[in-house]
Amino acid sequence: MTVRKNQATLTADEKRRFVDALLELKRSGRYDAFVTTHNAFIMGDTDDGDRVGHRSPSFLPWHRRFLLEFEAALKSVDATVTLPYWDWTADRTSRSSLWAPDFLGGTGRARDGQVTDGPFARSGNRWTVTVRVDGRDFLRRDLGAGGRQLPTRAEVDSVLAMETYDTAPGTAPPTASATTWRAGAG
Ligand SMILES: [Cu+2]
Repeated sequence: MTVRKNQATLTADEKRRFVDALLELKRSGRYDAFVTTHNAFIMGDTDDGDRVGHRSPSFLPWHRRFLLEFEAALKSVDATVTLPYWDWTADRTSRSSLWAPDFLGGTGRARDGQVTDGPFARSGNRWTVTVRVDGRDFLRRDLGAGGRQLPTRAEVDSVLAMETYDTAPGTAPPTASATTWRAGAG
């Protein structure tokens, strides 16, 4: 059975195996196929038409399935790997172990956002961005950009306390629930 672990409690060996499996998916092109699929749904989910993956009540089930398929891909490389979770309500600074050089690496440098440490830094030559390139083929990050904060524990609890998940006709906008989902599903 798959046990999804908190990234904060992964051992050094678990992190290494996760990173190695991810790098292998990237090397073989399978990671980029996931990116392409995700992009297609972002661009297909329009303001006026159907919304399948994003900004609708199907956001959660769509992404759950997507992540299960991604986890299966990781497992096909290394059967011991599972997809960890990040509890950002408890562990929400850029000093989190998530952003350490032995895991995802840190935020990007000021000049161009380029991530310069960790396994996905350009210097390692193992994470060339090839889908939706804009002339920059390196991984970029700007943690905390714009001063926006991740949802707090209280905000998560208030969403989980909502009794109505969806209203007819389901994924078609605009409904009250679609408005709610817009905030969390950008
Ligand atoms: Cu998405």
